[in-house]
Amino acid sequence: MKAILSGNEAVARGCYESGLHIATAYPGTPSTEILENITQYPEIKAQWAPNEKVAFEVAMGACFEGARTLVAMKHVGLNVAADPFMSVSLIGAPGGLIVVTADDPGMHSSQNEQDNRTYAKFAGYPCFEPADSQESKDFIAEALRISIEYDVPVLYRMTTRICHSKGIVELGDRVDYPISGFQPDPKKFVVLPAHARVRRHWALERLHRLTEYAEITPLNTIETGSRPIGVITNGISYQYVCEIMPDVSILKLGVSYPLPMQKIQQFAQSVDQLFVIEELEPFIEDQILAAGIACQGKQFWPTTGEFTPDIVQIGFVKAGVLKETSAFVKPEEVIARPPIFCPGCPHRAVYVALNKLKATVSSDIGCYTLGALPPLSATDTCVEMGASIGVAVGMATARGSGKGIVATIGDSTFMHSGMTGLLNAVTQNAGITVVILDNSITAMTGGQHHPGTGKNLDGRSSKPVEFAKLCQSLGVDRIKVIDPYDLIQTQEVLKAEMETDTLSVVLTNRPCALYPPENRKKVLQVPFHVNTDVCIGCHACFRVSCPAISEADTKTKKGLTQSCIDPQLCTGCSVCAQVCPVQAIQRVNHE
Ligand SMILES: Cc1ncc(C[n+]2csc(CCOP(=O)(O)OP(=O)(O)O)c2C)c(N)n1
Repeated sequence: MKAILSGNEAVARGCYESGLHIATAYPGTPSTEILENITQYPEIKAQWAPNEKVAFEVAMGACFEGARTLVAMKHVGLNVAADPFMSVSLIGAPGGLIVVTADDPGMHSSQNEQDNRTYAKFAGYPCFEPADSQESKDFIAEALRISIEYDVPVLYRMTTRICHSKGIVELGDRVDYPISGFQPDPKKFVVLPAHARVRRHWALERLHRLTEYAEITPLNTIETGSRPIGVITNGISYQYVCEIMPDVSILKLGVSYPLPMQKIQQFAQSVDQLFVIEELEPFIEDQILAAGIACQGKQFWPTTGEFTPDIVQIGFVKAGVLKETSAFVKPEEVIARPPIFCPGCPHRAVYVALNKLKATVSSDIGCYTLGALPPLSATDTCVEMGASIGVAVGMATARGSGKGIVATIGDSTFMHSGMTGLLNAVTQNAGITVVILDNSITAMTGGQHHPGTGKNLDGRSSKPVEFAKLCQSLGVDRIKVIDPYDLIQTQEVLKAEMETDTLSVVLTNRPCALYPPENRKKVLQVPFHVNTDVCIGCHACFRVSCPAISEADTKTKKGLTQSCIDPQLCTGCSVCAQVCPVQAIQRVNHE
């Protein structure tokens, strides 16, 4: 049977067919749909974790028990999980462990760009890199086989284009395996220095054996072309090379670490010119050059950004092996559509208020990061998940006062890595204001549950974290709850808290307008409209940055363009009505 699957759907299917027992993850684009799709296979126990480190640790424990396990995350998630990721290299993966890293070349939806193949080299793991949906499914079985046979976790590197592109996939049946059970062995599982020193030698010897595997695996294949040009490539770049240069010889690396250097040497000898075409870092190229084999790559193809067929083509033109061609016409410029808070988003008023109060805002990562964009422009720093509170404490320490310093953090991000930052704020007696933007969901990645929502991935109820009680138990004495649809209350509370040099937590209490989807009905109240008899065309309502509000065709007597509200988009949250100086924004049934 065949199906059209995205790379992420194919990974999920591969897990099913390969008898996977347990899968864990923390959401993050472009990896999120892997775990979401695994839930359609009840044979696999799937769990969200509060962050990638915990997801990784749960996966490790399952694999120590002999379960076939997968943990998935976006590329920056591996930074969070890097501690166990590095150490478990010395222990191994008795049940089989696949670590999916979904890298995001070009930063479609990420705060940075990093090539996580370097993590494979760092930890001494083999790195598998599928180049399409079929391989995304098929490589799972092989990765598990290698993980178990060599007692090593496998880094399974996807990229945005592989995760989200769809292709035809030949499906297979599930093969079931028993969970073998934990085999106690303290010298293996307890990484005391004395044990770890011994295991380090074992890991190096394992890497040597993995190199022998890389030489013979059919995942590293040579496709002989008619021209004496050779290209070594991996992942999505392989597809572009096939498209642009169908007549060259290709060494396609499905296992990009450790490298099959003998195979590469032979391939190099069989061609007149050797190119390495890989997105992001010169990971393969540098190792080939270090082995004394001549090749070219990064002088023709960029080290940053996502490749496209025309980027690959331009590189070949620069390298002088392809004549300039107009085959890839530059696409017409697409009008920019900067992201914006949704209509009814409970984060909006907080940023309207913070802008007005001229707070120094140390923000975090989530939908609310949009508060940085004009016209709200109310964010001064944003670095990585969980950073907001620590950065605010650092600023307050440097200034000698926390007055006017506000850390904003979402509920999922607070669960992920904000709690320890708040604990530190208590310990340091930092007089900052922490706003926990609790919309009761992980909205930015498409509405996943977290420990504060009271639901598990499989729909089972769990005990929801109570944020106020949690903050109190961490030692915060001043805790305020605000309705973020009430702009005046929001502004007054924030102003008062910013003026004191005492640590306080302000909790918002409105759910996301989009997720879970049931909310869309709940939030939808009577929409607002602009009364054109009253509107003076001042455009104060534009400053709340709502996509439901735009310029109308109508004008005031003075010739100023009035505003209008799209009733299909308006949720009736009322924030715009509260900033209108002449009460021209009224509920539709007002008259
Ligand atoms: C380390 C890391 N993991 C995952 C992500 C992807 N991601 C970005 S924001 C976010 C959570 C957003 O949830 P929340 O803080 O509740 O804010 P909301 O979007 O709901 O407003 C996630 C999972 C990331 N950027 N970095």
